[in-house]
Amino acid sequence: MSLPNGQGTHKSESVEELKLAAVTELDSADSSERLESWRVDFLGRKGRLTALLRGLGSLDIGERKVIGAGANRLRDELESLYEDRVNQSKSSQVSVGSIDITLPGRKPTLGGLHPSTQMIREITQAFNEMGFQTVEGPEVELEKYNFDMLNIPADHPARDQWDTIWVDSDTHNDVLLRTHTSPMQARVMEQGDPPIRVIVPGKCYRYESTDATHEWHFNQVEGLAVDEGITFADLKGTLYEFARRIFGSTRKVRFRCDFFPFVEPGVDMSIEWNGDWIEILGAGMVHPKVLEYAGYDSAKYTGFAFGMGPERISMLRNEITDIRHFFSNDLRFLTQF
Ligand code: FA5
Repeated sequence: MSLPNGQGTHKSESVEELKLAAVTELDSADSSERLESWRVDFLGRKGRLTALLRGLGSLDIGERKVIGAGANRLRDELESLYEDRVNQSKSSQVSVGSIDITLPGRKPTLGGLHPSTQMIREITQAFNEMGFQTVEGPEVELEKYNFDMLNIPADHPARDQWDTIWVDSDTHNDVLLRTHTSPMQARVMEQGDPPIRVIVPGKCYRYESTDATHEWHFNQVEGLAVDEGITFADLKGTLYEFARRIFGSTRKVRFRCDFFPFVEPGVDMSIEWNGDWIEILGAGMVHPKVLEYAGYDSAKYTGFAFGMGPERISMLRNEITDIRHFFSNDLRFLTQF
């Protein structure tokens, strides 16, 4: 049974055709926008069902009764289907499906400072409080600063102390990954006049095999103080105070003679560790030649310098038994700090 032509946009639509179209389209209405446009299209004042009902006027009385009753039943049916879908979609927004928007958000994982960085910051802060200023320098360094200016000329046996990573390993030309932070002694002195008090944290590289206390790349913190009248007592006093701040006043500290071509006299300092000693730094009075190379009058100025390993110090502080943990990128280790 159809209506005559000219009834709205969907001409000659029968009750059955309208029902089929309405149910099919309602099934595929997968968003609240599509549900609303379905409602307007089928149940709205200018919708297809209204158009069908309006068309009844042109039918004869018998047909009008039958089709009118069918169309009214269809309206009730579609309204109830529509309400069901609206309720269903409201409840699915709350808890049905893969996202439950009422749950509290997930906390993002926050990173933290690497244990080496934490130790470096603690060390530099201790020296900052004693009047040292933090400066940094290049990790890719010139042979001149890493060796020559530090009284380690070419072919001097002292160069063998540090197995060097040259940028061009065939020619061993004058560019290398610095083996220690001491080149910054020369760079700082070149740039200014005494008094100087600097602390220089940074990465160093050596071509050496690794073990529990040796890495091929590690950090150092260099210290340099140059002025008139600086003595070995200043060096000892400064390093004792540093050890007190980092390890507490009861931890035993040991100085021993050591050799570095850029200091005279030279020492190393160790900290007591499980009944043994572990070396944490080398130090000494800046060699007069190093002062002269930088353009200072060694008759007027004296100074002390030291270079320490923050990973070694962190090992002592945190009872870490193997230095290789620091750079193995194992979160089970890193998240402990
Ligand atoms: C030096 O590198 C000298 N430049 C230190 C210095 C500075 C002496 C100023 C005098 C005046 P040495 O090679 O001993 O010295 O290293 C100093 C510290 O760096 C060591 O005590 C240790 O704490 C750390 N260190 C050295 N080699 C390694 C390594 N392979 N792995 C981890 N830490 C290291």
